[in-house]
Amino acid sequence: VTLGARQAVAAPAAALVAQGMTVGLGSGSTMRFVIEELAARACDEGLRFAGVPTSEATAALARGLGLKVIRMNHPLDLAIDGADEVERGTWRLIKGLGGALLREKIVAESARRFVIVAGEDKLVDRLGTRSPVPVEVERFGHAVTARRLAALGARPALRLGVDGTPFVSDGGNYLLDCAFDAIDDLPALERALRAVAGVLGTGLFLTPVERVIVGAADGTVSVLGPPETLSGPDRSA
Ligand code: A5P
Repeated sequence: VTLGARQAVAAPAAALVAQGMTVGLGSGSTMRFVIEELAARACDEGLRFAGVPTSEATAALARGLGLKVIRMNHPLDLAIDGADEVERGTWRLIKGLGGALLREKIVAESARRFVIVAGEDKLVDRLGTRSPVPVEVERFGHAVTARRLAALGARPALRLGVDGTPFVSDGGNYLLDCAFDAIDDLPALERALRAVAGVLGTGLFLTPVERVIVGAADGTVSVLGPPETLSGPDRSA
């Protein structure tokens, strides 16, 4: 995806943050633009808010820009995050290709409003068509956990870092990227995955999304509301 699509979402997303809010700050390259825009608003308008970062990378970025970073101790007013796949019309998500899925989900589930920013290339008709489902697992017994996930229909691959050793999440865990031939029932799959003892969290985000801010390659932006109230751009497009 072009830089334009990612950059375009920054201003409308940052505009959702009001004085004094607590805000979950997601991870990834799209969120970087949003966080930079928030820093610009802090500088230009004196906007003050407290951010809860979903990854060490986001924490370092936010702190480096002079933004206030706090711990996840209370429900949040708002969370803004990127996604790897966004299902058209349902706003169910796959997240975690950046490796921050568990903290991202804790933040998303604890926010009163959850907003997604994404380039239009992230929109899919069915989840799992392009991206595997990342599953964060306890390191102990991870090979046995992978076998149990395979028994549920997954093709799990242990994620490796650039040096060829297993990728380790900020929480100190491994990731199994689980491809599926087809996912018929997302809530049932989520329940089945979560029932495996070694599974700490999955990249299936089935919690309600308030709106999706979609950037196009030409720099235009669509703000899409929840499925039931959708009146703007055609969501079947
Ligand atoms: C991080 O774990 C992911 O869930 C990110 O939200 C996702 O990878 C989006 O990243 P980009 O904005 O870089 O595509």
